Amino acid sequence: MSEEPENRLPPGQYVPRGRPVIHYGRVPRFNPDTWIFQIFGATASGKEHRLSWPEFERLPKRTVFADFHCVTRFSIMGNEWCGVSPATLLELAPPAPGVRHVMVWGEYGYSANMRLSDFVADDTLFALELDENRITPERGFPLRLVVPRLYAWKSVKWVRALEYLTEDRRGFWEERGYHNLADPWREQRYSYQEEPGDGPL
Ligand SMILES: Nc1nc2c(c(=O)[nH]1)N[C@H]1C(S)=C(S)[C@@H](COP(=O)(O)O)O[C@H]1N2
Ligand SMILES: [Mo]
Repeated sequence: MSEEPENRLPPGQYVPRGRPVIHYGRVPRFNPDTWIFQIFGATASGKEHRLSWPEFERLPKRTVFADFHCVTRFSIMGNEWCGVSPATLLELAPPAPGVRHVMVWGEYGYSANMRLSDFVADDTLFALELDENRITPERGFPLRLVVPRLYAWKSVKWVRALEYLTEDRRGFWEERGYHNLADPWREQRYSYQEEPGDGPL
């Protein structure tokens, strides 16, 4: 990225010392024998798709270099993520024509919704590695979504499922007062800032 870090910082954000780890609840244990990735909801076939851990690991990978911005105002700059592009999963299990939103599910029922357009953005990734190492357990091992263009609560750690939605629905934090869209460049932090059309009622 050629831009200076100052220009990469959205309004109201700062770069802390170190790289904070933050999440709700405890770090889940990974069992490769029982782990499955589910694609469900409004699939084109009407069927649910399941990938085992070996199947998921074999999918083609790409690398994304990106910053991420927590709504609590810290930003973590310059992460090199490697993993599976959302486009690969959309090809594997295409959504029905009416799908405009997705819900991404983590362990313990954590979830985040986003527009399909943000989900398929070219910097969105299902990451397996951070800075050339396996993601650590507290950062989402074995699999984490990263959506650098939205506030980081949408970057679901310990991802287990992708749900196609024909109607938008709020995820975990979106139900608890956070903005449905969450664009850090527009400071879309809280749900009271939402305008008509930004989210479900
Ligand atoms: N499953 C899950 N994913 C999550 C969270 C969570 O509580 N559970 N917290 C989110 C929030 S609010 C932030 S800021 C980032 C933090 O990522 P980090 O711990 O790698 O810095 O993870 C996001 N992903
Ligand atoms: Mo956050």
